[in-house]
Amino acid sequence: MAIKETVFFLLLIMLPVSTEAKKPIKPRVRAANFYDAPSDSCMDNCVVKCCPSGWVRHGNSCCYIDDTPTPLYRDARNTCQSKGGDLAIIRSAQENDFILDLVMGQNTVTRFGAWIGFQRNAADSKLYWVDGTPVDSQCVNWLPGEPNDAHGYEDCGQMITKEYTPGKWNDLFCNFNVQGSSFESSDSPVVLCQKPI
Ligand SMILES: [Ca+2]
Repeated sequence: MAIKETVFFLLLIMLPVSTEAKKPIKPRVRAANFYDAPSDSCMDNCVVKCCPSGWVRHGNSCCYIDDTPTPLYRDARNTCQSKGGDLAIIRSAQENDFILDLVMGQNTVTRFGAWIGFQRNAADSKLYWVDGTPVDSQCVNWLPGEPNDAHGYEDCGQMITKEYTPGKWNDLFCNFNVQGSSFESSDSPVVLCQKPI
């Protein structure tokens, strides 16, 4: 009898745990990052909106910089896409200034600045942002004489920092690992990511 009572008692204790375990798990949309980085910039018309920890908000975008010199544009894109974003698209002078400050504020500012999110389309040789819009259909901030597609293989987006005028754009070769290149890997651009808030 004592054993039966003990078993019954144990079942009673386990019952709430068992019931809890069977509850459907509700998806927590954005909840994981929601309060990661509380700050004044999180308040927008009384609606709390935050960028994930490590990202910085500008308007309706979150920006992130990986200041590791990255020789391949493709790798830079992969870095951003693995974080749920893509290389940055720049739509205004204010956004350009904000991003330039962000790049210049990193520990590592390389000779070739930062990769930004446009690339030449092989089919028509024109430059497109990563969302598919033609670069020249928007505000542009080219360094004078750019984009020049020098030697026919400058196909990737760069924001200039150290050389020439900081903040200007250039079409740059996409791979610093080409054999015979006069540039070091450490010269290559850092990674500038963006995603919607
Ligand atoms: Ca160029």
